[in-house]
Amino acid sequence: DVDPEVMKDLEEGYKKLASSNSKSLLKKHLTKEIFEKLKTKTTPHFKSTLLHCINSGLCNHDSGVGVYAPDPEAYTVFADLFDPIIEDYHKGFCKAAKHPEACFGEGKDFENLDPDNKFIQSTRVRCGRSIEKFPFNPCLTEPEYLKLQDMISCALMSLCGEHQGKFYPLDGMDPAVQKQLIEDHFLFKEGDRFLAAAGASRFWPKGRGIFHNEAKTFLVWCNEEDHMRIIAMEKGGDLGRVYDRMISGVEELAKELKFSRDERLGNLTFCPTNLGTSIRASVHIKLPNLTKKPEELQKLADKYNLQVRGTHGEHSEAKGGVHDISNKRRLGLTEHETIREMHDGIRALIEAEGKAK
Ligand code: ADP
Ligand code: DAR
Ligand code: MG
Repeated sequence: DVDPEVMKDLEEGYKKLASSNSKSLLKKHLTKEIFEKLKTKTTPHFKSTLLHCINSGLCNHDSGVGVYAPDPEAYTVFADLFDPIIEDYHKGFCKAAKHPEACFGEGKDFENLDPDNKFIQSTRVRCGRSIEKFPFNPCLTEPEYLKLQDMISCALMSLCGEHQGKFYPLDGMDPAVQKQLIEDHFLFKEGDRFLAAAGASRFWPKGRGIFHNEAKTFLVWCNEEDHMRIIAMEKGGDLGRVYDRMISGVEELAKELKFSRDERLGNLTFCPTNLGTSIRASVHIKLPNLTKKPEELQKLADKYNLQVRGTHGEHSEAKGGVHDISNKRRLGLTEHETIREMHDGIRALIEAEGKAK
């Protein structure tokens, strides 16, 4: 039984979305029939509602996707909405499909994308991990945010070698340090309105923070969009070395923490776009010729299942012609295949750049 206030927000929000010209996957897949069927449902453990799942897309008609799972059970209870969105975003992962077992392969399978450093400024590979038994942002209480921060920062203290580093809570961080870390692409931005409307900014900055090694080539975000984002990054185009550093970091942390993994959906994350491998491998790349032909760049990105983001990531513009280009698909293929898809796509873009005078 859903609270009358929630029902009112759902009905009004749905009516506005239905008459908008939104291009979000929420608008595309939330038919009246599915809306009527799901609006009274709640998840058994955390009592999450359809409003928890779709509020971001109801408030931001310019969303690309517009839905998030408030807790792991939401992927089952609201499957009538999540499944078609998942199939659409990950290009064909249908209801009967099952994410493959983990298969990372090795960094040496991928050669440097730009050995002469002509196009690629830096390479980054990240994945998301959720801690078992905890819900996602909309359902987390302040004590749970702090408990997660405590568990994650303790696990991070066990890292050694190239992963060894220090945890820096966002709460109490020097604003100048925070600003520099964001500008240098190490720390997540604040005030993302899509995440705010998804209930991901509550109690901010409590429980949020960043871990990184001295060189800032291995980093972990705590309680931004996901419980954890595990990141390797460095200047240049050596995708294999960056990928290896992420793999070994994830494998070390898996010895200390129990990650939420679903039989069908693989690694569970707050946003359905990050399910499965949860891997996004990206380059900061300058393609001056293709930047002058945005439709050709987009056509190539579509052909190679790549996503083009701005210089400061999602919902930002490319500044000085630097694009953040990454794999789009993360679910229904192995980690190795995900990196392969990004590697081959970037190589094709660099080739096309040479031809596009
Ligand atoms: P994510 O999917 O990892 O959350 P976002 O788009 O939210 O990515 O932003 C992640 C941050 O990482 C942004 O500051 C973005 O500029 C930065 N970033 C992404 N790819 C690279 C890269 N190849 N080199 C340097 N910084 C990067
Ligand atoms: N603002 C959301 C982004 C969806 C995918 N990106 C994530 N999860 N950070 C949108 O629907 O536009
Ligand atoms: Mg992000």
